[in-house]
Amino acid sequence: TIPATQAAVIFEKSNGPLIYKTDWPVTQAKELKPGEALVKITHSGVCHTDLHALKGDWPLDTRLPLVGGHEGVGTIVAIGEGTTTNRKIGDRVGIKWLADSCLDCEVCRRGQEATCSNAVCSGFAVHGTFQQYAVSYVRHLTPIPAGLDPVQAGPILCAGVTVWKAIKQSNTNPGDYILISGAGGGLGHLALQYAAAIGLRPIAVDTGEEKRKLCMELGAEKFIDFRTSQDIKADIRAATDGLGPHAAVIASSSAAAYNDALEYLRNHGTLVAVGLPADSYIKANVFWTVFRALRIVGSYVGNRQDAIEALDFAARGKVKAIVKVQPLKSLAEVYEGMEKGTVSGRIVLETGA
Ligand code: 8ID
Ligand code: ZN
Repeated sequence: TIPATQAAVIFEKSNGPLIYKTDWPVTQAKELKPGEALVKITHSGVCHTDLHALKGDWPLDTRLPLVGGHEGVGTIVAIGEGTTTNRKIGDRVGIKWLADSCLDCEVCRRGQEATCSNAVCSGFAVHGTFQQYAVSYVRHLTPIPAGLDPVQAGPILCAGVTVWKAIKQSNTNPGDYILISGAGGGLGHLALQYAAAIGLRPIAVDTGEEKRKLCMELGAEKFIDFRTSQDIKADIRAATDGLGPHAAVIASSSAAAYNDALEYLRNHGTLVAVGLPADSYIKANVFWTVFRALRIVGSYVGNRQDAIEALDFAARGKVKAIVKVQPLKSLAEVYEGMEKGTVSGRIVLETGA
């Protein structure tokens, strides 16, 4: 049976405060529209995007009040009447950032679903996964491989998908160096593993002893501490045969991480922009961008297939999220840690559902 109310974390205005409620309404089965499903969420990862949404960092407005969250894992408990789908009640599914897209426009047909002009984002335009029962769109739910722990699946649904896609767009070949900036964070620590799994040579940039240890354990060839390095460009070159990495995936939430990338990249190198700091610009010198044949690529989450591929690496044990599990009501503390940069890997909230 579906309860009338549930636990949820909401915010009513930009910058909060976050409010933990136990009487937040649950959408009932008969209220679902065709195409919608009700998912009982047991776990949800916390992405730095959720914090950007709370702070209003981006030139887009969120729905208010809002339940954030977009790394949700659970089971389908109801499907809207009149929905055509192969999904069934009881299926284990994930809710990712891209809750819906039309699947009928040019970009959707090309598999570029995130840039659909009718894209709907979970925990931003619609209520997300920091609650026990979330309504989402059945055609964009991601099947979770049998046997994959929900705690493991959570971080893959945004962080994993995003970095897997970013690496696929990095124009690299096995044996190439790929620099991961923000390597000790949620996205970065998975990026190191996807890169290593396909034979790339990951170089990690982040800060602190805990993140250094984590990155080296996860397959980084070198760790460069952006806080203590005297000359980060020189250190990066020294770690990559003097020539710089073939690609750099900037998976950090800070604008500073973009600063030197176009200078330390190897000729023909690719800057893959992933991190989304507020009000930031990538400054590219036109002459050197042309003369050194550099590429700048924006990479925005992934499509349904990217999600399935990313989860498959986790199901096969090639990629393992380093996770701390905490209760739903601790979300505010998680954000504090993220802001201070003290979170290594990912935090996954347990909803208690
Ligand atoms: O589709 C997308 N493009 C997408 C998807 C998901 C997330 C983009 N994002 C964005 C988020 O909105 C956020 O801006 O990616 C960024 C990173 O998300 P995250 O991995 O969830 O954040 P985190 O766990 O806080 O990790 C960030 C790491 O960056 C390091 C921190 O120490 C932390 O480990 N970092 C910082 I802050 N400044 C740095 C610097 N100058 C840095 N690392 C290297 N150089
Ligand atoms: Zn995310």
